[in-house]
Amino acid sequence: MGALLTTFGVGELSAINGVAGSYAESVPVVKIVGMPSRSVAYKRKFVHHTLGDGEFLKFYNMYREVSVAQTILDKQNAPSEIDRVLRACFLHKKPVYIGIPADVVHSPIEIVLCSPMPPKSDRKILQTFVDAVKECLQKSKSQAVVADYEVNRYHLNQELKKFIEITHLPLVSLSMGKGVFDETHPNFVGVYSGILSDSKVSALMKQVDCALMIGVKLTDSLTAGFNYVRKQGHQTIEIHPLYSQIGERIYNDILMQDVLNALADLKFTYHFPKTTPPKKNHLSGKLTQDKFFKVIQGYLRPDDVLIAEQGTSFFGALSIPLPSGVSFIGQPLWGSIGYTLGALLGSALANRDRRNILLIGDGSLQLVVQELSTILRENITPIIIVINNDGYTVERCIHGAQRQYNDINMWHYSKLPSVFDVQLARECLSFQVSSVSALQEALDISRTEDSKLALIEVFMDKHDAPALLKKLGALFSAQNNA
Ligand SMILES: Cc1ncc(C[n+]2csc(CCOP(=O)(O)OP(=O)(O)O)c2C)c(N)n1
Ligand SMILES: [Mg+2]
Repeated sequence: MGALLTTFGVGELSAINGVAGSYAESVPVVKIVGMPSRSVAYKRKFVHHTLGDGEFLKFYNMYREVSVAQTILDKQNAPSEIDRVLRACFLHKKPVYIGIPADVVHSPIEIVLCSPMPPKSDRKILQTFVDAVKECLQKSKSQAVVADYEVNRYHLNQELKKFIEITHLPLVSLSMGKGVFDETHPNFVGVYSGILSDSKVSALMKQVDCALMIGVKLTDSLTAGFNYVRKQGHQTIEIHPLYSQIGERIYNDILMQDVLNALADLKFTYHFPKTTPPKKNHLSGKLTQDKFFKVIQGYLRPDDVLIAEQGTSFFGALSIPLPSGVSFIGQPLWGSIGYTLGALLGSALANRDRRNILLIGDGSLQLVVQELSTILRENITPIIIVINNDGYTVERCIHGAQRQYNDINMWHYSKLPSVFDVQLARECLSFQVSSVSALQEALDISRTEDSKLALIEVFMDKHDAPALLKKLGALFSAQNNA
């Protein structure tokens, strides 16, 4: 779980977009706020950081919409309330809200150590569900697993791997959970993107008549704007962390890990089509989006963390096959630009031994650039690649290619590490590149000198975009006009 501490009113409303993103994408965050003292609230005083209306619960109420449990502590309720909301956060992998009035904050309380209460499956419902799944699978001719982000959130990657290795089912992932399954594994077919999926994934999904959807939420960004490739009359079985579903029937109170274990006596034979490894083209010349992601691919190492911002970065990064153990972070459902610089900070603080590589657009960086200062202060040494393409290219792909609202004020991005460093004296690497060879050289140095933060400013044409995004832009545009 992550924790976030804000100032009352002003701070928490600045943070609510981020917390809503955590709610949408199922990220467990404990949001803590210091509140005015109870006597001030009781007397409805017009104090700063309120709306001047004597109301003290307005922000708490706003947060009810983006959290799964809320509490305001006092000396009496604190021991049980803290446990209640933390449990909800842990169980649902979504934010919770804790308010602490100023006069409560120093109250001593007795700590009651409670035993953890891990959720349990209802054995009867589990058996009924497993029987129904087996019947569907055995009646079908072609089966596949579609796996996504909920598996990551509940850390069930090992259980999924075991399930695939026993059943031999082919697996595709969705982009929200890219990296959910080892992309070098022979059963991994690719990333499903609706009608924009590559030929291998499309061929598989066209023949599958029973799909096991494990931890999946089908959103527009993941499915080419709800334009699916699937066989007519196919059946889907949904397995979620805390419930499952077949058609209209919901099976509550059964846990994903128990379902995967209970199904693991099934065996299928799937004939993977023979594939020839793609030819290694020698890349050179001016950087294009296409060449850019191919270069990046060559510099990823096992166990890196690849973070890709909403924009050309995210849609291009989907085409990169990940080495083993690489985690992929993006925010395709909530899609609040600027998310990834803070995500990089959190990810790197959580584990300093993994190298974090961030791909972020110029437009997104401008919204949150001050976090670079925190990254420097914390002495985190990621590789930050800023795509400087004169503004909002992803938006140009959807609407207003030439319109001024997609242009932004230009900055000297490569100078930012020095702007944010007066006394830290961090040694940073900084590059500006516009050719394949210059990017390769910058990445060579950045990988070797891994105790330094590297900022690589990459220049690309403002109308150039990854092939997937160009097509998706047209489909989104149609969705907007539908
Ligand atoms: C907070 C927020 N405001 C506005 C948007 C709409 N939006 C989506 S992508 C984007 C532009 C991203 O531009 P940039 O980061 O430069 O990416 P690229 O040019 O590589 O596509 C905008 C404005 C959003 N997603 N989130
Ligand atoms: Mg841009």
